[in-house]
Amino acid sequence: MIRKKVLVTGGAGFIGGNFVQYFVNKYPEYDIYNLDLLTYAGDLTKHRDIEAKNNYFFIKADIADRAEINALFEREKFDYVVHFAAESHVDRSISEPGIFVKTNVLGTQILLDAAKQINITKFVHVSTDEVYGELDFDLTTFFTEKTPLQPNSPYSASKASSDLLVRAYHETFGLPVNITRCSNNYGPYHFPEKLIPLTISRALSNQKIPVYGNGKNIRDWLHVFDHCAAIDLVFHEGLNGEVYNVGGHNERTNIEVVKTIIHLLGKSEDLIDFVTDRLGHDKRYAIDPTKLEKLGWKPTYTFETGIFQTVQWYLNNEQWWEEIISGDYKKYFEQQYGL
Ligand code: NAD
Ligand code: TDX
Repeated sequence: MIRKKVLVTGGAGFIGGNFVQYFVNKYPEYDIYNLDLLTYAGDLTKHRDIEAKNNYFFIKADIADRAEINALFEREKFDYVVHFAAESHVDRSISEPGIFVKTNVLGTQILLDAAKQINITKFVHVSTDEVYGELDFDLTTFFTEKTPLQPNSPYSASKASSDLLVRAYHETFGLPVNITRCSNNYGPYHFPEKLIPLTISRALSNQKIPVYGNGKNIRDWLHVFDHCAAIDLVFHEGLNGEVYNVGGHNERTNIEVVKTIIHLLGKSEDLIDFVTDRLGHDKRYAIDPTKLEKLGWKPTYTFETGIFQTVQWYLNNEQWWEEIISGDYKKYFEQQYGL
């Protein structure tokens, strides 16, 4: 039997990394190719348990390098692409927007061209709820797939641009695509520049935890394993050209999230440090996942069970995040917060 080849971009990062492990273990009949540039956010040590498996392969490459990507697709003739690779941190997009356009917009367009050349079976583009902009604090409104795109940060604008290119390649060339738009993820291997792992790692070392503004901004949190299962379903069952929102109705203010973690770790709320707000800080995100639920998905974690599992994971994997925060990230953090 001819084996199917699945290219996963960004598989050394947080969500792509969890997805690669999930797919390698769940589908031994697929060959999984993890393509990643290994930027500051990419790390291969997380794949020690799967690197010896005969259905896992790693390719170091830049999605924004057209010649390299074209040659790779010509040689390997992938059947499927699941595209995670991106610059993903909103704060970095405020201080350095250019790389977001290069990686997220140009990189996606280069992948689409390469996929078109080899008549790919499916291209799943992993996007974000941030492309819809922000909602009011009134808790009755939600993002649906029909909500207009109104991105507010350079990060979300670059993701919305890539979404529109994916859509256009479907409309113009008939490329078999899906777009998923998920809410905030958390879980194992989350890079400690993002709120939840940052709070855990700083609380564990009794360091101040920066909370932007008054801490009342709301995010809708989903455990990364539930996001991986959602992408799995869309990959196999999604109707070509369709967008699917992913979220589990777990809205929390940032201050609630930080306090929950502090209490789980038995630390003091005195660690909380209200700092200058993020520029253009989106007030609230909240996903309506009805369309994906109708396809057969439902989350397995509540926020309470997921955050407990995640805190335990960080306690059991201190070496991983300590290595990460002792490198370039330390300099970034000092510049960002003067801490
Ligand atoms: P991440 O920053 O942890 O990982 C990104 C990965 O992409 C890294 O391994 C990095 O090395 C790689 N990469 C960056 N530039 C590259 C390039 N030019 N070529 C090849 N690889 C490159 O990001 P994440 O949080 O895992 O997010 C993955 C995807 O999911 C992104 O597209 C993001 O927009 C989307 N998303 C994230 C969240 C979230 O809460 N983190 C929620 C919804 C959607
Ligand atoms: O130190 C902090 N203090 C703080 O109050 C940081 C890093 C964040 N925050 C706030 C800002 C947000 O309201 O916490 C909230 C979450 O911030 P991030 O973890 O940076 O996530 P967010 O900006 O919401 O974006 C995330 O979810 C959507 C991912 O980084 C994106 O890649 C994804 O698309």
